[in-house]
Amino acid sequence: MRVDIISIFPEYFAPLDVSLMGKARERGILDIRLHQLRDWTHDVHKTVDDTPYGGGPGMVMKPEIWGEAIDAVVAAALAERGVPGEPRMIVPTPSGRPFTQEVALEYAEEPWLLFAPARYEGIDSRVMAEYGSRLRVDEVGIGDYVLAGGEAAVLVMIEAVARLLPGVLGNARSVTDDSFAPGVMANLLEGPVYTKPPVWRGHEVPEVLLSGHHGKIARWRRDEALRRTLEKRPELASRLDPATLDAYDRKV
Ligand code: 6GU
Repeated sequence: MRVDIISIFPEYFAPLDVSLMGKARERGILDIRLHQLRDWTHDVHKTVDDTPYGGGPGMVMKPEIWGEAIDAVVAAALAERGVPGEPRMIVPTPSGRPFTQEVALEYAEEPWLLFAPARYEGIDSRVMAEYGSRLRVDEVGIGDYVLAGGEAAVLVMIEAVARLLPGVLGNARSVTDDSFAPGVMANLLEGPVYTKPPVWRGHEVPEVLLSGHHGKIARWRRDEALRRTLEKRPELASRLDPATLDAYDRKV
């Protein structure tokens, strides 16, 4: 997967060299390219923002700079061999469509993502209008809180998407067994997990997990998942249907 990120803080993305994503990049599964937005400014101060029309607090990112940057990044990628079609453009904003596991799975199918994280109050809306008529543009938020900029949201989204790419996780079952994984795990949180030793500081591993009885273990995990979901996310539990829980028993 090819990923382009245009930001005034490209150094923010250093964590993409670490751990699973670092490995995915080394193996060529993830091809991440960072671009400094200020490279497309024309004034000595490299200004990327201006005051908002209509007044109000904060600053808005100027459309011309983003336009030149996106055009150049897309053209350069297309000029390189091997970059297919056009990118899916993702603009992080708390006022966007909620980023969920379903959206992560959708993005994992894309050969090329282009992230445009903003600072300040956001990007002049005409940028999304302009590219919305040329590319598929998503304004996406990662939760109901406000970050200082979209960069952290891009890290979150890339990590959620990258671990779904074939060859990134050691065990493909990890993906299907996740909380929120489609099918059995949709709307269900994963229950607790344990490893050796069987007793630690007086806390025992639930006996059923040591029983070797796969049917009972599956049933226990389903009960724990349901218990946890009811406790922590009652609104998810209300979306569960009985078939989901029955399927969980067959999953083991
Ligand atoms: Cl995508 N950006 C910002 N700045 N804040 C957020 C967000 C995104 N998602 C939740 N809060």
